[in-house]
Amino acid sequence: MSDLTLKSVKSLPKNFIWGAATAAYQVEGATQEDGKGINMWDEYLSKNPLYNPNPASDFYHRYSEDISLASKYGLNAIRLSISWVRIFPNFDNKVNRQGVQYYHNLFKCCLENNVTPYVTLHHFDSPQKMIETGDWLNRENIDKFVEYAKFCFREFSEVSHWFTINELMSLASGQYITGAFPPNHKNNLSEAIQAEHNMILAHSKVVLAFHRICKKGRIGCILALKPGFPNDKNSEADKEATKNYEVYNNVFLLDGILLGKYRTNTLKRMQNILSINHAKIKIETDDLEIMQKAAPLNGMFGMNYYRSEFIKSQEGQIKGIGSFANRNDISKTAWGWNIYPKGLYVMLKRISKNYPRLPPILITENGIGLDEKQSKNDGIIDDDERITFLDQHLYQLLKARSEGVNVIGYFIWSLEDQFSWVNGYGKRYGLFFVDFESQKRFIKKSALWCQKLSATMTEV
Ligand code: BGP
Repeated sequence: MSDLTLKSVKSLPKNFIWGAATAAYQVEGATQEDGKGINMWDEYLSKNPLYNPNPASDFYHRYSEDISLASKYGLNAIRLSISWVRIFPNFDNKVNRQGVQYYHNLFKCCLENNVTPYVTLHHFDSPQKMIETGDWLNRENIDKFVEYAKFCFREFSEVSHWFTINELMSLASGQYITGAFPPNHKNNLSEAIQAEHNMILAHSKVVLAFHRICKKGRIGCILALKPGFPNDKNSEADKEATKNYEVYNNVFLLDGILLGKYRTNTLKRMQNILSINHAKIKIETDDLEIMQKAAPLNGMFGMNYYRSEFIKSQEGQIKGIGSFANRNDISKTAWGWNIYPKGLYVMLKRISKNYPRLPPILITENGIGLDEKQSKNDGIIDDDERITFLDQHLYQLLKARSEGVNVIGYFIWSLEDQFSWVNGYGKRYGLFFVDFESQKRFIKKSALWCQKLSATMTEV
């Protein structure tokens, strides 16, 4: 294994939340065990066998090994999600105790290992019956989500950190714009934006319920923020397209979650984008009242960051927001994602300036997908490319922090290799390599890097 000297980041702040993230459906496997119901991916993948979600990383049976690894390699937190259909298999109010017990066991294991669980209620995995009834577009499903959340708050009193919904934009876009996620509608901007607004409302209702039920703990939402930069800084058209892209991708959601309203300029730009695409959104007055009440009660804010985009005015799939330029001067992952650590800094500074009442920020996902093979030598997989990626992003995070941005933690995507929603098993993100045949775990060098940095928190 090549040398493991720390690069730009030499130490972590004291009490820093230093974790890794997972999502239930991507790691658990066991899709038909212990009374679990069917979610949108079970149904979709059974008809379109792009890859087998079973046994995934077999986390359902091997979580205790994985949590011990997290602890051993210096992590003090983990992001997990609950699979809704393990708790309510039929999308009604009948509880599946086996599913509930599984999560109690999992959370207990985390706590015994001093790895604090940060739990997401919805990570891209709506119950199949929810999809069949319109998913987030059906307001009755918002109330079902609130009931499911209330049950979790009452039942899992050992959990103190909750996230409502993961990446509203990626979900809505996958479902209604690109069509890569079930129900696979394409180019339906009305559905995408309406689903986003409805998820903001669902988040807000759950935040209010959380504060009625829980006396301690924090709750927040997770957004994937992907900053846009004008491709040509001197082009007015690129600059204008970038402003619209920002509203479409980031600001509309940030306003809804953090301010509990859409600012006039945000709404004006969004209405304009909708109208040139012949799309519509319906926002009820009552929705805004609920959002207003909930916004100040967010106890934390989760930001996922993978990449930035350079916007050229030339029209893309959605009119008015330009399209993504392919820049030769920006390096990319093997899947074509721009590697741009500075974007993390810019976005952190921007949100802390524009949203003065912003609660503490956690980077809830950041990482790089690599095509990795098992090591033939000492068993440790040399993933220097990942260490460089993480180091450079962490450097930008700490720079923003040193300038006053209240960012209190960082979760690497991901704890272990798992499948990627649309890329299957070939795109690996883990600190631990999973041999999907034998389900054996192997250490990657990045796990050792985590351990080494973690030790700097306790040094005097
Ligand atoms: C985020 C999701 C994760 C994860 C990650 C990597 O959007 O929250 O669940 O999948 O992206 O994306 P991909 O798997 O497409 O490379």
